Amino acid sequence: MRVLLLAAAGAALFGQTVQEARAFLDAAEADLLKQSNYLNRAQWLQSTYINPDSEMQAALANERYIESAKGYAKAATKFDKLKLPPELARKMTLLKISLTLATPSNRNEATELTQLVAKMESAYGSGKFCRDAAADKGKCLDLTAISSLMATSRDAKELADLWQGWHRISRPLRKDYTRFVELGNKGAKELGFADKGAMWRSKYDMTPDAFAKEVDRLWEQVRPLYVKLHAYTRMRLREKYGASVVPANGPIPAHLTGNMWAQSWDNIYDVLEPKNAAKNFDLTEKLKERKLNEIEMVRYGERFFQSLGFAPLPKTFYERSLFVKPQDREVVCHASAWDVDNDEDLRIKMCIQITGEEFAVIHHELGHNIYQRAYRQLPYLFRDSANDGFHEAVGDTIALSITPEYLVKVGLLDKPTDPSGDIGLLLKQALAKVSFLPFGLMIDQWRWKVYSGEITPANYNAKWWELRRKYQGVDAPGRGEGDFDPAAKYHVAANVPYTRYFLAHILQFQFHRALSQAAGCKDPLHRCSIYDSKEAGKRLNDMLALGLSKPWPDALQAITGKREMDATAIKDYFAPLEKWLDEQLKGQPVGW
Ligand code: X8Z
Ligand code: ZN
Repeated sequence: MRVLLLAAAGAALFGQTVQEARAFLDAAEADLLKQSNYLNRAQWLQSTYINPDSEMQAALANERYIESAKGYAKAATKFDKLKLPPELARKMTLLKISLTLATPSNRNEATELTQLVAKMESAYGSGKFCRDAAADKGKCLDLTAISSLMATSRDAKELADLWQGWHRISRPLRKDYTRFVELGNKGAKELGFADKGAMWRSKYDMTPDAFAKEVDRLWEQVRPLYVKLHAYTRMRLREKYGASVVPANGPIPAHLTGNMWAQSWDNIYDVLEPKNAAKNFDLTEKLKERKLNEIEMVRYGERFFQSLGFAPLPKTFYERSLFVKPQDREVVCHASAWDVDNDEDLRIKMCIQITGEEFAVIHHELGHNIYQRAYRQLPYLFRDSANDGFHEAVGDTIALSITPEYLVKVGLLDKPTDPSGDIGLLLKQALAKVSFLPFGLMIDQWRWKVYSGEITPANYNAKWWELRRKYQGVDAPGRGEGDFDPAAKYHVAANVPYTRYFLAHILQFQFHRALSQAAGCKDPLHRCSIYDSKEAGKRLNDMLALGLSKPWPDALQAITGKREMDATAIKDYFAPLEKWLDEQLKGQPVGW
């Protein structure tokens, strides 16, 4: 009693009580929810109708939202000395770290910053490469068209041309980006963070420094596997394109990987497939053979989630989503998932291509929607994933269950593949997932250093390529400071943190292993599909329904029984492939 009285007296000293804290949070949540609903609509319009008007509306809504959120973050510090019940204390913390962009308090600077972000995203979304008119019938190529050529062309000269052509769109963004960094840092510092990178790293229930170390630790766990995959890929690319194009022991030329950013290499599986092994099926071919359209592809994804026990998507999902690139206007084609009213208005926005790669992306996006729906009844501040890596991992986890057996079950494949083709399957999967790891890491290694001032505008591009070489072992010769290659990647131009995808690529294998166990799968992990398993679905939902209400280790425990992010699951999954790679690499150079 005495202690309580003293605590109450202490609180009164600062003029704040638990009741006041609760009232403050209730009001903040109600206001932010309302503003978020408005911001989402403005941003949806900006992304699906790129023009100066929608850009301005989105920038303005963003400015208002950020100003309010920043106001609440600052006001929350008034309660710092007060001992609060855990739920309220967590909400106070979340208020302080929720933003990925903080505007400076100076009104003109705030406007300038939000307009810069909107402008860079639009510029990226409407970027074009106008190459030799004869080849393209006078039409300029957008990123969707360029990406599809990068995935399928095996002509080194054409690939280099496409690569360079796309990387021209970001040159004019260098000046904007420089200013955007300056103003974004100013806003972050006003909130008490060392810089904007530290603000981003503060979202993981540990200190920013501890998080940076955690990421390094995970990378060290998987790096040996990546280096082997890299060496094998380089060896086979050298056979294909010749010694004058691919070095024996240096970095891989980025334009030969089948992907604009060399972030996943599964598009060149045909070049790298194991010699003398059973031929693997090609999902793109199967989808085309069956003449599936975009919506039918989405339906497969939806049915997968339903098979786990999740409810069908709302009718409005099909009415309001964007599945097909419109011909009459510019849109941001980069795939995304939306929860427009923070409740049931779920949508995806994606210029779907009929390919196996996009089939997986559809599952990725639907994973976001299913997560959003699972936490929609929590208080506003808890309506998010346990950490941002979790959000990115859910749909990918489901996509890991797209096994040959699953495809046979749903009629997309005629007969199961022979187990002798497993190395091919694993290689293809590694080219999608393992190759991604250093890319998932390096983007924010670059941005964290940009925000801390360690990388300056004078060496933006040189340092970008230093990190590309260091982590990925890929290169593009002849780049200079006249180029600004970072902003030729969506998430840099659009201010989306990227370490989330690195985490997701570790987490999804942890989730897959745990859910496969829940589903009773005794096969090697790459053969397990959780399709139709209500047990797996329940386990998954237990985690999703927690939203952001608890620190992420609690959520991880709910699904895996363990509290640590850990790369042993991805290593287990690829263990047979790693052994095979070791054999292929006997006497070959490894590393760069
Ligand atoms: O941006 C995405 C998703 C939307 S959240 C399509 N991804 C990253 C990328 O494309 O760079 C998924 C994997 C990595
Ligand atoms: Zn995503």
